[in-house]
Amino acid sequence: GSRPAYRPFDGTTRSFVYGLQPRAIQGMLDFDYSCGRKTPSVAAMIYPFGGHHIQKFYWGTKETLLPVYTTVDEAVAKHPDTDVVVNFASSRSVYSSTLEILAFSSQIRSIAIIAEGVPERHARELLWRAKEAGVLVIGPATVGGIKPGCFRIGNSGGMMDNIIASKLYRAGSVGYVSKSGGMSNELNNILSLVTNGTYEGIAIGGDRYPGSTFIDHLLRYEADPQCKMLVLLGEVGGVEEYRVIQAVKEKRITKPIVAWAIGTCAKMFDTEVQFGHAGSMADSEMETADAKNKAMRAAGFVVPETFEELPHVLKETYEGLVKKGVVVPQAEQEPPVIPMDYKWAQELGLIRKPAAFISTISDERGQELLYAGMRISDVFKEDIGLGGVVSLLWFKRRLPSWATKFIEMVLMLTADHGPAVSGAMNTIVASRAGKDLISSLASGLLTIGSRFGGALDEAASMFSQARDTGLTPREFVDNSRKANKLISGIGHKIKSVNNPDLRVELVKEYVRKNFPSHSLLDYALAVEKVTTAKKDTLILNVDGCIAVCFVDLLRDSGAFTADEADEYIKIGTLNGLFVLGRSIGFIGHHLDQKRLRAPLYRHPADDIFINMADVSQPRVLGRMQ
Ligand code: Q5B
Repeated sequence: GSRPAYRPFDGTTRSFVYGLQPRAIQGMLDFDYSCGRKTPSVAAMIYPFGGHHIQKFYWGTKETLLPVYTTVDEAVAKHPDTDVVVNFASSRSVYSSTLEILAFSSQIRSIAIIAEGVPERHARELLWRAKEAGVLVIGPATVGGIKPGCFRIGNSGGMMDNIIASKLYRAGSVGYVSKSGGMSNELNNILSLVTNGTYEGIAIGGDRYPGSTFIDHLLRYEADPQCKMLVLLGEVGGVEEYRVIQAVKEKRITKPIVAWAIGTCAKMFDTEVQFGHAGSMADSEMETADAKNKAMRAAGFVVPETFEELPHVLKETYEGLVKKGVVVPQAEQEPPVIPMDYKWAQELGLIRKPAAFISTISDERGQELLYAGMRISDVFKEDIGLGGVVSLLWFKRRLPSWATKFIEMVLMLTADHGPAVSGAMNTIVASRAGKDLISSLASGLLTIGSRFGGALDEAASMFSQARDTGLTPREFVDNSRKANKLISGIGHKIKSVNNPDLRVELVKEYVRKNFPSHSLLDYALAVEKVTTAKKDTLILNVDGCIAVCFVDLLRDSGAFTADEADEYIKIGTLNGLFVLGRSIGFIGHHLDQKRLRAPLYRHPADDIFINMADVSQPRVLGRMQ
């Protein structure tokens, strides 16, 4: 690339993110946008599983697409301008993926390894191979680092509000190196307050064998004319600080360097202390934070007396550079407006929006699923049965057990009525045409209508209206005939007075025994007397019987107001009973046909009378050629 070796990241740096890390990538893209970058710093993702695809991200207020490749080979070939990989592979797969990436060292010049817990044996081998190939490795066990105004490795710098507060959307003059990502955030903050901000910051990671160390980055900052001041935030353990001291002594580092080694409190403990990082434990006196601070001070570093004084000496050193004209402070640019994620803004209580849907019957958001406010565990503890569940989800209340038992009875006795009824036929024909369970079931359900199985709602409204307006059963039948209207709930194809429908008998028996009142049932039976006198198939059928009994339940159970009872009839609740019950049978018929390996059905032609006598000779429209 056109970038000098000391400056691996600038405003045109493009990277691959290895692993599926949409949040981190969105963070990188938001950072890019805040810096005013023209192109996103992430060119593509590499993820070996799930095949080629594309993922969508925000780019400011708009959206952009990023490809996902399954191999480094392909990503590199497709994006020759990309020379950084942010490797999010886990500690298990980071070794093999980094080796795969290193095979493309002619293009990939820097790799950040995020994983923690990489075996030291693997880390050392990767480190050696990267050195051989001249590739810069940051990590393992790090968030990476940040180049304000240019490039952000993964999650470095924290949330966007932090990035803005620490002015990381534009370059400052101070280059720092630390071990920890958390301390880097703290440094970004301090530098934004007491200097003109961070020029570049790298967290090398807390492991014993980091891919690059303090001296590697400080030498880069030394070579980079845009970096004016260095900060080293070391810590107890290891000897890397002494390599920096050596470089200062040899005048390979000449820029002012402010430093502090963390862990001076270790001396307060009786035994050696292992701090948060794998490498942060002193194996000898010289590895203690105190010894390091002393040696750095002696070598001419600016070392404060305590960590609390660090901002003070940073400010002093920076102001010295300004005075000398080494740093010329620039006019502050307006912090960019970064669109906030909708969810985040909502969590912060900054925005509101009217909900598109209202739902009042169930809630799965909490720890436990609720049916109309009743915990699912209580549904079982109280053994409310299927009828109880229907009463919760359909009527949002618990009904007395005689009512829930009635619901269950209805579901059980409408569950099936043989293969010959319209809905079962359609289910069977669809199933035999090769359709799946849902399609075959739907095919059967769509057959339920005013003549077959779907007469409950209309029966409920016709019978109750007739009774409520004071019509005698005979007047009701006569009025219907005059209006040329069939009475819903009356009549059956095969059942009759002499061949009674036993389902209807069972319902009547139950209702008479258990319901507090059954006045509409009695009225319907009086109507049946009139209709069957004309023709013995004009019985109160199963739809009609269930419907009038349900009206009795709604009106007289005490669980509903009169208005509620009317509303349930009006909004078409009762057909739901037949639909729900008969679904059991339709599913059974579908499974039956599949079990039987029943072939495609074709209706015999001799069973269809075809007559086209009334079709006139087809006319040809338009002019013949
Ligand atoms: N007539 C059910 O018809 C059926 C009359 C009527 C006054 C009536 C017919 C009807 C209303 C809708 C209804 C639910 C189509 C039925 C069900 C579930 C099922 C099914 C299963 C299961 C039967 C003969 C003569 C004619 C008609 C007159 C007929 N119905 N008058 N009110 N309601 N009912 N559906 O036998 O003078 O000769 O011209 O539409 O309640 O679906 O098992 O099969 O579980 O799956 O073909 O039980 O009643 O009689 O139409 O030839 O009529 O009676 O006007 O008079 P049919 P049609 P006329 S339960």
